[in-house]
Amino acid sequence: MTTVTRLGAFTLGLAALFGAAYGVGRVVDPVDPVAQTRPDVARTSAPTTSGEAADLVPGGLLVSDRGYTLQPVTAPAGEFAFRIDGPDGRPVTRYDVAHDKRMHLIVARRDLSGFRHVHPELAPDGTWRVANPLAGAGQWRAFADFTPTGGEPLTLGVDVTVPGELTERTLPAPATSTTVDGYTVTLTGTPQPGRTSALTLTVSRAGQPVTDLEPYLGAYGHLVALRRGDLAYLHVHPDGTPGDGRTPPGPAVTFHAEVPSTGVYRLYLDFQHGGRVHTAEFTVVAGAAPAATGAPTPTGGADHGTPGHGHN
Ligand SMILES: [Cu+2]
Repeated sequence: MTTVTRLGAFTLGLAALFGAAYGVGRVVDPVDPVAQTRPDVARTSAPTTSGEAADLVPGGLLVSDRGYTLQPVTAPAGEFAFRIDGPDGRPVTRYDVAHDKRMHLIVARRDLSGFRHVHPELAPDGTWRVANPLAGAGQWRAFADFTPTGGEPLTLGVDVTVPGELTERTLPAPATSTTVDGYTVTLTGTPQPGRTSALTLTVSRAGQPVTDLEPYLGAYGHLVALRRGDLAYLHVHPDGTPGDGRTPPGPAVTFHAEVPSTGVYRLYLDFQHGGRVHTAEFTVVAGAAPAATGAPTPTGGADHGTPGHGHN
């Protein structure tokens, strides 16, 4: 209810701005500015899939959308719990399976550190529970990525504060190669706002291409992008499906992603090999010229960089 009120106020604020702009050139404005802006404001993107255009408002920025509200609930130590309240005000208990799971919970600190992608268990009363993925103190954002049965895919986001001593973490500089758990992952392609860009991630270990990636949640990789500044959320699945006869199990996994704006994004690639899930992370600057392979920064700046800063 509070959220609805707050959104309403936000919409009116926008309407007032647009109304003022219209007022300059039009004495009588027959268009209701609230009706005009409302659909865009109320809209949240579905997880972007290959070839699909991103919606105007990215996912994860709203705690409540289309009648569904993400509601953290008190949980015992070591556990994280929440529910999704539905349009009737009651906790949602029926969800569609998407990518092998009925609920995908993604968490990251506001400084883009601490990324985790986990799968809570649903209790009959609509409460989702999972071993606490929030690794230490900080301002966290939690994203619930789900499809209520009979509804559209949604990603809702909420802030969660974990008290304690805060450590300032600098976002790593843009790079096209990173290592995780002994794997080297390289990135080719640069996301461009407003159009679909191919991003190819190539996995090797000890100098050898990895050609036996294992399916994880129905794909050889899952890519989440978070925008620095507001943590707008994108979840992209790769081209092809394991076992479709044309998609090799590595070393390269290609995604088609459309980012909503220029700016700095952190990419998180989940892939499975050796029976374990690994997460490779990259900082990228959307809208920048493609970086030369192997160069640690596209501009050569020693500073950890604010190219594209400030868009949202
Ligand atoms: Cu998931």
